[in-house]
Amino acid sequence: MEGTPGNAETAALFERIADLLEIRGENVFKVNAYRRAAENILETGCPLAEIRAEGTLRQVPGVGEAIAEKIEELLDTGRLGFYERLREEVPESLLELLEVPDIGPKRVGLVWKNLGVTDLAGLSAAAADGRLKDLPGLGAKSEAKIRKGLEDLASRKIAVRTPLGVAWELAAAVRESLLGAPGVERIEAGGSLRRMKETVGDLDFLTAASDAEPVMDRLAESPLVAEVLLRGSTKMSVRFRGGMQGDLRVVERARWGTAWQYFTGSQAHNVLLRELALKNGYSLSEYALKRTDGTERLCAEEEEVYRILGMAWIPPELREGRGEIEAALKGGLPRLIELADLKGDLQSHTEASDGRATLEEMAEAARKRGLRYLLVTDHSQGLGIAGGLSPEALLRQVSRIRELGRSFGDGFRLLSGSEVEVHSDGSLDFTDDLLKEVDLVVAAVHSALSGDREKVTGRFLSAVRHPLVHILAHPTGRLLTGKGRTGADADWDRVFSEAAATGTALEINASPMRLDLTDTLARRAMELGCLFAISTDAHAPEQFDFAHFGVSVAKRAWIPPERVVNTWEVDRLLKWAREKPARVADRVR
Ligand code: DGT
Ligand code: CA
Ligand code: CA
Ligand code: ZN
Repeated sequence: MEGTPGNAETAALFERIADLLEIRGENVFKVNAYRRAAENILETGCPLAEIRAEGTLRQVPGVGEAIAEKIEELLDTGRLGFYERLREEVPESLLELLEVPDIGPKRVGLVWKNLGVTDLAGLSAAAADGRLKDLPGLGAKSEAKIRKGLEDLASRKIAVRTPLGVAWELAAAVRESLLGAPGVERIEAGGSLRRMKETVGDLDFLTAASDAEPVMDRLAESPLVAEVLLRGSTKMSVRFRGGMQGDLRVVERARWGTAWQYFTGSQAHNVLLRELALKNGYSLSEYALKRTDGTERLCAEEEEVYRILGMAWIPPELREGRGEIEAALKGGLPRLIELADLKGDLQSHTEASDGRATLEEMAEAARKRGLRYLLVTDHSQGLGIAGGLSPEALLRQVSRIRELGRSFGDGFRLLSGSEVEVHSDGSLDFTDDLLKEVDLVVAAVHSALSGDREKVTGRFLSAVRHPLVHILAHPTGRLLTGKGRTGADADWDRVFSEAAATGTALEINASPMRLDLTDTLARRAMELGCLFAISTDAHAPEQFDFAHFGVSVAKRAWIPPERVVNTWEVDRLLKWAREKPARVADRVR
């Protein structure tokens, strides 16, 4: 299976194909078929190889015969002939143009066919010469906007970055394929991926090996790699098939510690650490800690680097130059949450709304993963597109949950819940009487997130203050995939303060499409005293595996386990939920 693309990578490839087809001028149905397939492949938690083995590939929504055949080719050969032919016809460098604001595939096609532009440099030249304004559908105003967009892009105000979930899958596949190369002792990713940043610029691999050539050969020949950009004696840069770039460094095992520390970054963290080293009479580099007399102190492990500089090892998620070095020097690093601290999951969906599996399958999957409880939160009626439950359907589900729950015994509790819509006036989609029937209520704003700031803030405040709402789902509503969606603009300090005062938990949605709250907002909420719920929002059994992404966001926000309500035992959790009305009453008084 070496080199076989995962779901995220396949989805990214189909997005790329859709863009190339649209640039070529292909009809909208064909283009959208690829986009829809990409979206559904991403939503499917189950690896495509497994779906295919079960013989149900053609049952995945959006996957018709033509696309199924392409997936099979990818799975069998790691390549796709259709894509390779398409790339010969439509220069791939045109995809760079899509990063420019105000430019979509249609306009890219226009400048390519009419002006022969094939890359950013060509577009810049055409914009500078005033050749864009005469094209059909453009004009002086559009040209000026595009010129401004190009400037922003050049000054890197807009960076081309890949969502962590996509980069993660690619990195795992690359690591796997390099591990077996002769002489490789160790291989790990560093950079922003290791720090679990929500988006990743490029991948950074570090290898300890007796000989650099075999591992570099292996990477050069990998079906995951589209092009070798640069190759030296211990360094290499490549472009992967999905468009991401990656660096590989080969070092001696004895220097692994300083090298891995250096390539993990962040740059801000490294600068501060180097200053500290200087104060201690060392110059710190990727190769060693060097004393002023020129002698080297080699560090085979990262722990030694930090220990010599007088502190404990700092978890990569904290290495952003946001006070972690001072904290470590004082012995005051926070006790961070770990995946094993999570005792339950507080957002999940079944086929009753938009999930892919039955209640039984979801419960069994959660139990098998060692969770002690699962909250089932199908959507409420107002979210029509997600097959929201009617009040009657919710009541039926509650009694099914009670019945099924009994079969699990004491080790696992199945809890009833709802992901209830918050209407634009701040009211909830279900009556209080109905919501009293479930164990916990998760409130979600799914629509009109981009509205007026005051109004949006008011909506969140109403949800948080509601006596029966326990958790605010994916608060900002941002999406990281495809063209993405920026999160709601609200007065978050006010929302967080109210959440803290009413003991309402803020969700850290672990789905790699969301990672919402973001790390920085979660840290602010942490400072304001909030509680959190780290939830996978699983729509299929495999998606319970997303939990670690949410844990990483919490780590990056310096959140300790006791602040996360799903680290609590179920009895404490339910007591906290039952006391919400009293907390709200106290707040109002
Ligand atoms: P990215 O790729 O933009 O998501 O972010 P990083 O953090 O992975 O950055 P990258 O790939 O440019 O470099 C990997 C690490 O190497 C970076 O986090 C720190 C280290 N590094 C690279 N260039 C410099 C530099 O000029 N100064 C210092 N102090 N460290 C650097
Ligand atoms: Ca990087
Ligand atoms: Ca890099
Ligand atoms: Zn939702």
